[in-house]
Amino acid sequence: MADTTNKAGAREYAAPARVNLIGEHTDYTGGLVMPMAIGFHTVGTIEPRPDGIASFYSANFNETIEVPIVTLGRNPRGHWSDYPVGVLWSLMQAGYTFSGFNLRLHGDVPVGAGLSSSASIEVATAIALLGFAGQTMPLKEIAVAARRAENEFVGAKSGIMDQFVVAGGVADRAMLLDCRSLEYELLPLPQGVRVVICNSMVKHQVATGEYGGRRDEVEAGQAILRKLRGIDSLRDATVEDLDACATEMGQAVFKRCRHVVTENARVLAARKALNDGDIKGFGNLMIEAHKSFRDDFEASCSEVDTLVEIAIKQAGCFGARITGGGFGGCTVNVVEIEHADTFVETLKREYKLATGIEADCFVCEASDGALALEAKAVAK
Ligand code: GAF
Repeated sequence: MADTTNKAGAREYAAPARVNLIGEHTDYTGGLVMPMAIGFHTVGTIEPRPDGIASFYSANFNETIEVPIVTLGRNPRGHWSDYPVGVLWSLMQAGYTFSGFNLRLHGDVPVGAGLSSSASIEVATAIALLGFAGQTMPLKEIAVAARRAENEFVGAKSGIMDQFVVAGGVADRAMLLDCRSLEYELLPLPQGVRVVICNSMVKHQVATGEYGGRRDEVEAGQAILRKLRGIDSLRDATVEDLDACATEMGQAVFKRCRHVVTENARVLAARKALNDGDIKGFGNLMIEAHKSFRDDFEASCSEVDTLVEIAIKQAGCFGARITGGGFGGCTVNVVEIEHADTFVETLKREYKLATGIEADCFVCEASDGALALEAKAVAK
């Protein structure tokens, strides 16, 4: 086994960001999602210290937070440190014990863009702490522990998609994840296309109210479905089942639920399209998914809609949609390789003309998740 310590004797661990290709706001009702890991990273460098203190340094904030490990409770500060401290708390809840350490975190994941900077920090922290303690944990348990940190320590009511793909993604593959069973498939991405991410620069944050508000509506709809139809999960419902509950649900809840039900079906159709090499069909599903997110889920915003409208008019663009929790953030676009550069130039120019905002665009490939990165670092 190779030595992956750096010159100062500290070990480095990395976790990527993610983009979701299709399957939005389906994860927390046990539905289907299709994300991939992308090549922005949080890197954690960890070394021991003798005094039982857990020290977390963020290079992005240039700040250190210290907590005594033995007395660590669920005491969030409403601060960046809640993410890594929450992971320490969550792993301790799962029975792991730790001695003192210094964990230094730095990274290049755009914050507030909907590319899951939080799951990247959580998973980098989890992998670093486990490595430091000489422990391993299966993918599912890492994802569950990282999500528990976000839900119960940070207080953001997210699903499990982000933590799962950030930990378990594989280069050149999209991941179809069943968020109920946590079974997954790795799917081939078509040759000859690029995934282009465009940041609208409208800030998105899962920890703030709008995401939670949508989740509450979806869960309220699910409760009505259970009461009136005996169906526990939107995952198992059809649009006809929803129609039968429409009066009791009211218009807003009905539309949120219709988005979830049709989105699960689109993820299955997208899997078939990828397996058949049907990129046109895949792109059309992305466009449908955006419409559903905009009109039924009502969680897009005018800037993101503008990005999508500009994108789908361009040569070589198969599909475009909002990605992530909504209310801003990024679009994800599937574009023919030979058109990718022109696509980015035109999109940036036309978006600036329409909104006055400079968009940031990244041409991406599917990358390794934290576990694959760690396996490769150890094998080197
Ligand atoms: C955010 C959440 F963290 C995810 O769990 C998921 O719900 C997503 O929004 C919407 O699909 O990224």
